[in-house]
Order: sequence, then structure tokens, then C-alpha cells
Amino acid sequence: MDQSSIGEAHGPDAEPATADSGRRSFLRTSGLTALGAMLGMAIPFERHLPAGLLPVAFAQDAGTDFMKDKDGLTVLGDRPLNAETPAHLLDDDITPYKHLFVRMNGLVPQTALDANAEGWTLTIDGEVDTPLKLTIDELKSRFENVSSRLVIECGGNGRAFFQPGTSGNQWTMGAVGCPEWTGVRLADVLKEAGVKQTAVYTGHYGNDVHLSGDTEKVVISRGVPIEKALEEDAIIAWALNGEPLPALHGFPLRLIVPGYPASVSQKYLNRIWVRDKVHDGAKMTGDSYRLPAYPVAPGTEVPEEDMVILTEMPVKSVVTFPETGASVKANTATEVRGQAWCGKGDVAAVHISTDFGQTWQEARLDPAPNRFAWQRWRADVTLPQHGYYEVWARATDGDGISQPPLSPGWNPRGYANNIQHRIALIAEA
Ligand SMILES: Nc1nc2c(c(=O)[nH]1)N[C@H]1C(S)=C(S)[C@@H](COP(=O)(O)O)O[C@H]1N2
Ligand SMILES: [Mo]
Repeated sequence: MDQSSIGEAHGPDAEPATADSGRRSFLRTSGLTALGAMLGMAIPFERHLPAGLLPVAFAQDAGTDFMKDKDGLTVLGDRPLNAETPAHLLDDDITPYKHLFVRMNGLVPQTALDANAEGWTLTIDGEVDTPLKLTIDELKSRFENVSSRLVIECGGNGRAFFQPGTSGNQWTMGAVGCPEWTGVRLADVLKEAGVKQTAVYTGHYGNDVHLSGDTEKVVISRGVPIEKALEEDAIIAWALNGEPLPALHGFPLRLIVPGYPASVSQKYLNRIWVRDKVHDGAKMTGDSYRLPAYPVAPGTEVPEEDMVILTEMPVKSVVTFPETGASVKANTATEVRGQAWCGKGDVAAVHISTDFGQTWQEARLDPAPNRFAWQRWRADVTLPQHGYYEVWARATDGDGISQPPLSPGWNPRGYANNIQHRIALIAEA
């Protein structure tokens, strides 16, 4: 890691380095400091470590082992680590670990790197009758265990297609996946704590490390309206496809709140704070995960007070087979297939076009195995003569709203782009 870059501002959300806060000084006198705790050992000379300077032991980039069990992902950045999945690698009904996109806002915590869940607890506090502090064993034994396939999609998926461009990771179509998650229902745990009448929102916390290395700074802390949290789909998960959560995906616990941008699906989860107002944690305010309250012309500067929180993600689909650029035989039926999903739950229909949107053919759409899983669609296409074609896919939700051929709803930070996915197909004579 380049020492000179340590502690630099990272993107629009970065905060200036701060001097020691009271809590940090307290931790310093209590033996193992927070930084030391993350390293798993004392740092005897920590008092000489300039504020905000990150121990090189925390160096994390794509050059390390992080991506070694990932397969075919496109790395967009290595600090923080972000990688998306090419559409043709999203063909599985259950996304395997190796093909699941990675979105880190900070650094993977040492506990996850060590797969060390010893003493891990999840605190539920705030507007509840009985605050809870649960070990993972207690979570597993006191609540019904559930497994479901739930889509997670980054709010910025599709950002790369906005014109003019907006800042942030230039995700194309691949910041999405649908693994099977195992855990307990968030609603069951909240009910056990007893949600008070005054509860308005949840606030989620994890133990990942801010890019500055400053342990006082929260990497990301988002939340959802309490009504959403009390729906039965959201889960507090400890397993992905039957295995303990991998380090990159939130070991040992994470939230999966389907339908909303995946930024609410807190990894490394150790606290859910039930708030009596809209949560105001890191990346809940300003332009983060917010959209203008009204349509704006592309490029418009929108006053902060006119921005509203992005909640339900729009209906969307990907073509997962064939791979873009593939050759097929003209005048012969060829299977085209993909996945479709929607922040409201189920998808109503998928149509495809091979003539740049002039005509549309309805695809066969499988029912979802559970709400908020993506749905397989298939269609047989016959291309009339040799030459260049495109397959465009268009999913429609239960309210008749479907994907547009151009990026809809330009917004300053490039969220919620559900533009139709297009692949190229070459028909050979
Ligand atoms: N603790 C923590 N949770 C987090 C994040 C993070 O940086 N830290 N990133 C969020 C965002 S923006 C996304 S898109 C998803 C990505 O989940 P994945 O990396 O498991 O695919 O995790 C969310 N949960
Ligand atoms: Mo995200």
C-alpha cells in the first residue's frame, strides 16, 4: 500500500481526519485500543501513530488474496474493494460465492479476515421495550431458522449508463446477485425486543474499518422504515449458500433487506438501533442513496432539501445467456435466457426484442421460489438472416411499470438505473 495515500480524502463522502475524540482517549487508557483490537494485538507505540494513519497491516487491495476464490469478476477499484459480475456469469438461479459482486465502503474487519466470531454479539436497542444482546448461538436457537433466495442489488447498479456521468463506482449491470441466505427473520428478533410505538426507523451498524483507519468513523450506517423491517422477508443471515458468510460478504452476521438498495443490508452486523426518527447514520444524509423528489433534467444540481431516500428498487432484468457477442445460427431457434427481479417483490412479465425494440416477444417466466428471489426467464429467438442483432430484455412489474430503453430518472449520484439490458448476437448463415 502506498503510504502517501493513507488518510487522503476518498470520494465525496470522505470526512476530514479528526483529532482524538474522548472515546478514543478512553480506549487508549484501557489497555487494548480499538485499532489494536482489530489487529488482534497491542500496538505499544500507538501514541506515536499520527491520527488517521492506517497500520499497513490493514492494506487491502485486489493484489492480495481477497479475490482468489472469485471467478471472472471485473474489479472496479481496490480501495475500497469493488467488483462486479459480467452478465453471462449471473446465469445461475442461486448465485455462487465466486460470482457474487463485492461492494466495500471501507475495509474488511480483522474479525472477518480471521473468521473469528468468538464473543460476537448483536445488540438491538433504542425504541424497544427490552434491549437485546444476542450471541450467534442465541440467535440460532431462540428464533426460527429460515433460508431464502434474496436478491441484493447495489443502489448504484447501472450508474455507468447515465449521461452525464455521475460520481461513484461505474457499475454496469453486475452489482447484483441472488444467493440463498440462511438466518432468522429480522421481524422475529425485533418483535422479541418489543418495538415501541415511537419506533420510526432502523439504524444498522457493523465493525468494518473506515478507509482513513480512524476507528471513530463509521463506514456506513443505513436503515429502513420500521414497517419495512417488520415485514417477514428481511433476515439476519449467518450463511450464504449453506456456508458461513465469507469475509467479503459480512462474516459473521449480516442483514439482508430485499427490495431496497443493498446498502441497507449491513455486513459485519453487530447492532440494530431502533430510532424514533429517520436514521441519520453515515450515508443516510446528503446525496447518498437519495433521489430528487421530482424529475430533473440530466445534469441538474438539486438542492439537498429536495432529495428523498431511495427505497424500493425498480423492476429489472439481465440477459445471462448467450454471452454478449456470441454467434448463433440464422433461421434456427436459439434459446435466450436471463433473470428478472423487482423491489416490490415479484415480476409480472419479461419481453425480449431482437429488432431494436420494434417488436417484442413474451418470454416464459418462472415463478419465484420465494418472494424477492429473482425469476428465470427464457425465450426462443429465430434470427431471419446472417448479420448483427441485439437482444433487449424488458421486465414489467405488477403495476405495469417496465424497463425503459434509455436511462430513466437521471439523478446526481446515479442510483436506480433500470435501463434495459442489451447483448449483441451474431447470426451466421
Ligand atoms: N458493513 C458494511 N455493510 C455494507 C457495506 C459496507 O461497506 N459495509 N456496503 C453496502 C453496499 S453499498 C452494498 S451494495 C452491499 C454489497 O454486498 P456484498 O459485498 O455482499 O455484495 O453491502 C452493503 N452493506
Ligand atoms: Mo451499494
